[in-house]
Amino acid sequence: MQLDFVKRELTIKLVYYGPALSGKTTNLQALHAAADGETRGRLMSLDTKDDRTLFFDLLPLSYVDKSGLSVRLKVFTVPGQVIHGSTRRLVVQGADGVAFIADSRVGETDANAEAFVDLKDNLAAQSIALEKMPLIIQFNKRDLPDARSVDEIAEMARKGTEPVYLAVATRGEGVVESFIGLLHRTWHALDREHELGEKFGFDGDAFVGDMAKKLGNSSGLEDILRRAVAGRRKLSSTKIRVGGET
Ligand SMILES: Nc1nc2c(ncn2[C@@H]2O[C@H](COP(=O)(O)OP(=O)(O)OP(=O)(O)O)[C@@H](O)[C@H]2O)c(=O)[nH]1
Ligand SMILES: [Mg+2]
Repeated sequence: MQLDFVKRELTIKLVYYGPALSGKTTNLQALHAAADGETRGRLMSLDTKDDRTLFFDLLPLSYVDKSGLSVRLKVFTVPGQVIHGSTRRLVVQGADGVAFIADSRVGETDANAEAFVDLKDNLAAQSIALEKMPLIIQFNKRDLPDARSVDEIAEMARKGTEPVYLAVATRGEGVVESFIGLLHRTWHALDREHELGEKFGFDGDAFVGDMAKKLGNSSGLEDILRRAVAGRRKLSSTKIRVGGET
């Protein structure tokens, strides 16, 4: 997080992490498509000819509160291919919140688990415990025939503490819900640490709810948060196992 008191500007960094081809870039494209023109900046992608992320994607989103505080969200994706490990480590530096995009296909279980360990290691390299990072998990590619069952995902979600969302990013389904879940969790973690709401007379939940509207979802913040697989739950110290039953 960066805070410029003079300009009354807050910058929050969110990172989409996960195995290769799980749909991280597709999530950003869907967010970009959903956002209104005032909110979204240009989506920057650095990829190869075959659309694999080479360095990262970046979607800037901006919001100005009635109190005059402006919030800039920088939403990044990491490149999922194993060879890009050092780039992932660089991109995740300074992240305020992480969305882990898992591939729902049963055959991708190991790839999900490896990417989750890789995230944990890259955070540990910055002396951050995974449990301290605001995190949501999205199971994407729900449309594919060998997708893990919802019951199994719900069972995993109940064992963990992170909100878990289902998505078909190519159709934009679940994309805004996942993002709002991440933003809500990240905001509250930053607010607890820095008392931002109090310092700036800023209503964090109103901000997150407004962002949902700017992304085309007017169902209300509570309703969106309830869309997580096992509902909205309290923080505890249990860890989620993205790799399945371990
Ligand atoms: N069927 C289906 N395909 C999807 C879905 N989401 C993404 N894809 C496809 O999966 C492929 C990979 O998507 P990307 O968004 O590029 O994946 P990525 O996670 O950014 O991959 P890397 O940049 O290599 O890490 C593309 O062909 C997408 O169109 C989905 O929900 N369902
Ligand atoms: Mg990508």
